[in-house]
Amino acid sequence: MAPSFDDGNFLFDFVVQKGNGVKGLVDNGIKIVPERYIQPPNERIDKKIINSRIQQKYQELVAIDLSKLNGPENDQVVRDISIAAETLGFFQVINHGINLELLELLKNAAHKFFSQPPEKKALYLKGVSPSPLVKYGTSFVPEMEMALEWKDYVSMMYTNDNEALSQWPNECKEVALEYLKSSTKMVRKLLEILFGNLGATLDDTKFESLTGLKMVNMNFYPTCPSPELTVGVGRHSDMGTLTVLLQDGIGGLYVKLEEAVEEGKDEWIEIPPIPGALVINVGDTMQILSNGRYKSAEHRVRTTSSESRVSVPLFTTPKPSEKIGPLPQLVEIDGVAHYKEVLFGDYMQNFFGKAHEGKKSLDFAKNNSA
Ligand SMILES: O=C(O)CCC(=O)C(=O)O
Repeated sequence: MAPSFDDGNFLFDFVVQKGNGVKGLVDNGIKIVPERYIQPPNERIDKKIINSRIQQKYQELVAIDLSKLNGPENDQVVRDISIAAETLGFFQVINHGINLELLELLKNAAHKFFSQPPEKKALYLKGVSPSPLVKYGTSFVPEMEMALEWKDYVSMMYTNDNEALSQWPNECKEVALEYLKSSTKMVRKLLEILFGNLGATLDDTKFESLTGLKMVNMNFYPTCPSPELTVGVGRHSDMGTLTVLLQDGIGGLYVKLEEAVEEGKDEWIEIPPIPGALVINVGDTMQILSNGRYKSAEHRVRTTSSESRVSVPLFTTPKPSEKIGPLPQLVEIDGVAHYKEVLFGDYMQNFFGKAHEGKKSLDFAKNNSA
């Protein structure tokens, strides 16, 4: 008899605990989205509400050619990066120095990992994974979520090259490590620019303190029979410093417009796939450090019925033992610290202890007396 995915407990056990993931559901031929995945109406993503005028305005801002940093247009590129970080919190980069063939291999490796039989992936489930660096799972924190996200993932934490090559999954370890290493150089350049724009300098110690923990994730969004009812990833901001994201050509990554939020509106734009480009987004740590000048972007992902989507984020974050807080020189200029100093380990624990809920993660560091 075919399993009944209408039974919430059976579904949870099959998808989450046994590690079949959403892909396991889809491979079982489901035609109807199970109740547990149906988002409340206010969390669903209506493609039609995207305002094309606003989309056009931001399109110009979002693709930045990093090779121009080495020529006469350097100042303009520095300005574009700074403005993007201060407004949308998202931008795309082209001519970023990361091998384009590597980016193709990464997407293939993600498909290869997720196309394995469930029992192979389940080896890396939380609690049984042979490596503390590798975790395979589905949704964000399934135990805490009213509606699950339509996404499976594998997460690979970086400690050193040897551990990555001996512990990360064979299907993706080499390309994921290469991606991490070549992207880190670009992240350093971007952070130098963003620090310069704040009137501060980024030395080796500061760089290490802001990016000492790195994780490469591979996300897999299977096709969904009713995309209008589900989300791939719910509204959230990233907790770290900068995220580098490789997306394939399917599309579906949406960012909330901060300027609209300030006017009390809820407007989103899509970050369109651009062949060869990487997406960069500002995380909570940069919003805190800049005393609110840089915007950690609220974003979410739509599902589709036509093709499975993969994305590969590299999260750069402080180590759990680091303290994060606004730069003192900015507090002096502003006359107020909008955030208090917190231990990043505590910030992380709070972040992973709750379901995604927009930019609520930042409340943990808000200075309520400011
Ligand atoms: O898949 C994407 O485009 C974004 C993924 C994301 O937001 C995340 O993994 O936190």
